[in-house]
Amino acid sequence: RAIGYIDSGIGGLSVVKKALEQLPNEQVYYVGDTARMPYGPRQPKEVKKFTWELVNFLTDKNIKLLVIACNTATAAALDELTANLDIPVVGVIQPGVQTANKVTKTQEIGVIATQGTVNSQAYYNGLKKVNKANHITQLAAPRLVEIAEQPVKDTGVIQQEIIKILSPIKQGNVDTLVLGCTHFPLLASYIQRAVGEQVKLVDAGAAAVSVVANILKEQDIQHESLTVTPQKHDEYYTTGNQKTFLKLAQSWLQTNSL
Ligand code: DGN
Repeated sequence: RAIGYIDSGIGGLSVVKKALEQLPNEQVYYVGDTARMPYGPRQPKEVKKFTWELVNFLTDKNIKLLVIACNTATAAALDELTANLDIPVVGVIQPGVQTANKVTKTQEIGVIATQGTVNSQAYYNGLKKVNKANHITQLAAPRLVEIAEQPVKDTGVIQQEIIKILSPIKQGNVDTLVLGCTHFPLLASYIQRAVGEQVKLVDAGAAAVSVVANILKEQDIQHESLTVTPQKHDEYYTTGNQKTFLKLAQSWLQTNSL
């Protein structure tokens, strides 16, 4: 049985990329709701409804574990999904909180995310809960989602734009910056240059993959080796334009075999 991943578009592929490295024997089913992205500006109720539609599509395919590879959807729907599904559900926010809290030395933590995630205060509350001394600077950066979804990127123009977008973070003197949107690791090198090399970036999605690995072990539902599944068939779905999705997915996952 496969692990299911959902996102509003291609952002969740940043989580899948980590999963392919860390859990190479695990089969991947992915669905990106590119036709209805971005989720960030939508009301939580609508995000929840869309998320359920993606989840039902994957649970019909008998997945063994669900990763909500989208912070906005995690903020809106994690509790309800966990309560209603009989498979383990992993969101990306809590793993991001735990990692950021471990990484920071000054307790000055920045979070960049969508408007929906910022409004939910999920990172703020989570980071305060693990350590009251944490001081959090949040910034909604919806434009970064659009940039990540662009099939062709003019790197010089993008770098300048990202420097501008992230200037409040740069001034905020943070030592750790949470990429609180799964689209953002796709732009990590630009983000790193914009905030300075001294700032540690935390990839919330990558942190979630370690949680997945632990659950697979604990529940003894991991694939032992490729000899058991000689040819695993990963499946990728989009609600939007297939060609654009394929192009972005192949370049991000560095494969031609999708
Ligand atoms: N990738 C999604 C997230 O992590 O929040 C959201 C992108 C979007 O739809 N705005």
